Amino acid sequence: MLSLDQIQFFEDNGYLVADGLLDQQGCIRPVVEEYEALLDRLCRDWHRSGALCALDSASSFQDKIVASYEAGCDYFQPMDISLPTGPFDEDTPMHCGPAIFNLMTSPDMLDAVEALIGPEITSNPIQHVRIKPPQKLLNNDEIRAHITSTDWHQDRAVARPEADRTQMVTAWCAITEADEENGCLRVVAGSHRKEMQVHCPSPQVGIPARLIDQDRVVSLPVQSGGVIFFHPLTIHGSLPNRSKRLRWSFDLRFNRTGEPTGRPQFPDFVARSRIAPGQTLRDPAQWAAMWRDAHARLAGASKPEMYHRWTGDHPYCA
Ligand SMILES: O=C(O)CCC(=O)C(=O)O
Ligand SMILES: [Fe+2]
Repeated sequence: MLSLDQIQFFEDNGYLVADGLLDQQGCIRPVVEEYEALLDRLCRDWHRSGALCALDSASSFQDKIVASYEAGCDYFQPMDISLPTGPFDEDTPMHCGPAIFNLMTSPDMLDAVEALIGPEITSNPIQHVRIKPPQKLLNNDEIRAHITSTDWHQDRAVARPEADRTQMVTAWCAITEADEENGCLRVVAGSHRKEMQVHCPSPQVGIPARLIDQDRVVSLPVQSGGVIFFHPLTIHGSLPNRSKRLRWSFDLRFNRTGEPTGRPQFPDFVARSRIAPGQTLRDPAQWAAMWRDAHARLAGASKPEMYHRWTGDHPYCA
């Protein structure tokens, strides 16, 4: 549970670091094991198809991630906890395993979210894994914010406008530790009090540097199991991974039940409710089935709807 001081800090600054919120044994360990098994399966398939050389049985998770990346095998999409926002086909994979459902619905997580947005909590489908290898191993043209550093942005800017008034919170969960060397999150303290800033659509959806108040930038190092909560208008981004270690996080989002999620094509679910506890989803298999339905419905759509509103016309984007 968050203390009143923590809640006040969130309201004043637009973010909060909750150290040690997630239990190592009950929450983090199962996620790591689920992902180790997933990566082993992926590597076996890539090896069988000739895309990847055989890996030593002593290879670590990080070794396998790096070897896959260097061989041009995309580890990101099969490990992500969402479908892409762009076009995709029948074979496009994603991950919705029980350890992830357990993380999203853990009582420690939901108690904290309840303290910030109230007890009627929907799990929002804008959610991603970020497994970031050392920057020097990445291709020079790597621009994906799930793999390299993330440009300054507000999360409200990457949802559809219908969610502009939705009470939402991002929960950024550290699986490995994150620090300034391996690319921790940074926020502009107090920026949640400003309105939506101009974003430019490429190379990442991001706020032009001239609009960032550098004096208010705060780095947020956190240990494994820590969670950083922030407001949808809080300006944030992340540093490049200049270390030799992997930097691994999940970003989850929660909103008040009944309000638009900003990605209506993807499944949300009631994670906690006081007024209708019977509507709470408790079965990870049902959650996975909802994503499978969305996949079947959306695969092959030639023109998915834009997930953001930024055209690049603003002079700051020139
Ligand atoms: O971890 C990162 O690099 C960025 C995370 C982010 O933008 C988010 O959680 O909304
Ligand atoms: Fe973000």
